Amino acid sequence: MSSEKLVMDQGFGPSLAGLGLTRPYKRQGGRRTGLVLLAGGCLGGVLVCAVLMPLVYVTMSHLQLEVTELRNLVITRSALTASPGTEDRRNDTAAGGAHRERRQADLTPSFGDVYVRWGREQCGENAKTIYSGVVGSGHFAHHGGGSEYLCLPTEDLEWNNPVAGHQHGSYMYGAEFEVNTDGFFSAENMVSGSITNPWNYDVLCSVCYVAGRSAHVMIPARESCPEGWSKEYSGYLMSERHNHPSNKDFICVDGAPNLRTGSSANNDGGLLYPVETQCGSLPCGPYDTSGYELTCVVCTFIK
Ligand SMILES: [Ca+2]
Ligand SMILES: [Ca+2]
Repeated sequence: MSSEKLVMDQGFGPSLAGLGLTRPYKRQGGRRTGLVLLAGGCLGGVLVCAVLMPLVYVTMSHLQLEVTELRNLVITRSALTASPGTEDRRNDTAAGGAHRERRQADLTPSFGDVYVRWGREQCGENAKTIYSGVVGSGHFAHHGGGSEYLCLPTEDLEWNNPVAGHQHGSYMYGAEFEVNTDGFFSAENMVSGSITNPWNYDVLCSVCYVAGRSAHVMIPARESCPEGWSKEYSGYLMSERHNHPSNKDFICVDGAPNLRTGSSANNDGGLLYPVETQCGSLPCGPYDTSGYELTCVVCTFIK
């Protein structure tokens, strides 16, 4: 086949021949491939757009909602800062209250810490009371049993196949204050103004959750917290008497305790005594020789 014939077969013969081009010119296969690739590219683009556009639309809608909420929050705070009138505050509450509540819920930390507030039936303002109760422990005259004080709930108790009577050997008693002199614990939260000493009253307690705190510590011989820590409460260090057979932990009892109403009877089950320093075994410089009653503070970590 001549070169001119090849050109004629590919549809460009006349013009190329007219230009004096006689070299074989094979472009048909490449052109088809190009068209296929172009069509495939367009189809692929359409499919990608079909998948991505809804996602982009949803994302943009979400961002727009967030921006709207933030704008409402800024407007609300600006309005409150400017001390608006009663009517303005009412309108603001109606328009932005739901948004503020939702934003506040979003900002509430999802972590926190738990501690026992010995001596008080409710936690402080910054903490949530998980439950309230009374302090329990083993008997002061028993050698065995548990060695710690527990905060026992007084509501919604749940049992599992209980049997009345004592068939076993470990017991739980209520704990009461054993404070020989007035002047240590504040009476401001006691049940009656006539009480100045909690001696023989049952000891209350609460278990407290503090959001956004990653740790807690009880520091003896302190009433304030280190920098970066928040004070939960302070009071006196208490434990079992030195010559009783039962050993117990040291716990920090609130310096202004609640007392359980009508619990002044001297039942002497679990007991709590103030703890005094002993110079010599402790360094006598910071710890006085006169047997000071040890204070204590409970702190949570905020930074
Ligand atoms: Ca007693
Ligand atoms: Ca003393």
